[in-house]
Amino acid sequence: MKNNNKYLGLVTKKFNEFFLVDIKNQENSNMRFLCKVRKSINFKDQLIYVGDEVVIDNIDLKSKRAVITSLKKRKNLLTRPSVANISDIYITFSVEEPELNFSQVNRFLIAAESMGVEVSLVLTKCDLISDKRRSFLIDKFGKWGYQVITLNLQKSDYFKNFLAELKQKECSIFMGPSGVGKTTLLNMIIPGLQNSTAPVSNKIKRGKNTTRNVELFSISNQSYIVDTPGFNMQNLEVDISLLPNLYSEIYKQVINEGIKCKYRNCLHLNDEGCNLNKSFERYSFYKEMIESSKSHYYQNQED
Ligand SMILES: Nc1nc2c(ncn2[C@@H]2O[C@H](COP(=O)(O)OP(=O)(O)OP(=O)(O)O)[C@@H](O)[C@H]2O)c(=O)[nH]1
Ligand SMILES: [Mg+2]
Ligand SMILES: [Zn+2]
Repeated sequence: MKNNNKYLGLVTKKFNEFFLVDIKNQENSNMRFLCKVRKSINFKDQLIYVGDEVVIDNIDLKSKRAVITSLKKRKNLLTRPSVANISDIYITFSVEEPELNFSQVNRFLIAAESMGVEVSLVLTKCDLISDKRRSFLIDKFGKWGYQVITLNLQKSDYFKNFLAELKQKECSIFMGPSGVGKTTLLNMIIPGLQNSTAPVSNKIKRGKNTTRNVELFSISNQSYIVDTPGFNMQNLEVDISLLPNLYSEIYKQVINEGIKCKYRNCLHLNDEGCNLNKSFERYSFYKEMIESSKSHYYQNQED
């Protein structure tokens, strides 16, 4: 029962040379096909990633197989993990277990900002801290330029607002270290999903890298969400000259207040004629980031 019509589909999972591709049927529910790329097709060495839109052909409704015949132009590509066409990044950290590391939060936020999409910060496991500590964190990240979403498994009202927000977005992704509760959240968002989660290790309070693959899930007709494997971010590979634009405390001074430094490409370190007000909390992280990217940059030049 082959059908030679072409359909536009969305890659939801990838393993070896296989792809799971969803297409919408007339009732607007998803039909899922196991696909390979047509042999004669060469995508000019472009790989296909989760989140990509592809055209599928040779559809076999019985065996749920089809072949991918072309790849649509993508809006963006996140590199770690590789996911295409993201609209919103939710940087996800737990307030405890594993313990909140502000420098890691900052690295994740800045890496996400460099993608040029909407970035939000989610704090999980707020049942493990006092209201006072929670307010402190909301205030702190507010100064960083983020209105944080604080969640905990016990309070479903916080969660309901968050879910309503996700349903307004096209394709959101949860990113953060292992064990912070990304998959737990996804299981709450999609009742019946029951993807594997695991308690953080008792001794070192670290996650166990439970999720191994990037996978995209449909949460409503127009909305998708991506669960990713947790990791810690070491080197940040962002062009130094872009860094000032990724910190709201800096670009607000430049854009809203119109501050001007002597040199147009001022990195706001000890540069002569720098007029940036540096009395904001993340300045030390910013400085560190510029300095480590500089040494990274020169190291690569020497190689
Ligand atoms: N106390 C508390 N524990 C939570 C909460 N959310 C998640 N957890 C627990 O945190 C542990 C880790 O959750 P996972 O969902 O597996 O974490 P993950 O971020 O998906 O981890 P990786 O897949 O390894 O990246 C599980 O034991 C969850 O039950 C919460 O709000 N409060
Ligand atoms: Mg997980
Ligand atoms: Zn400056």
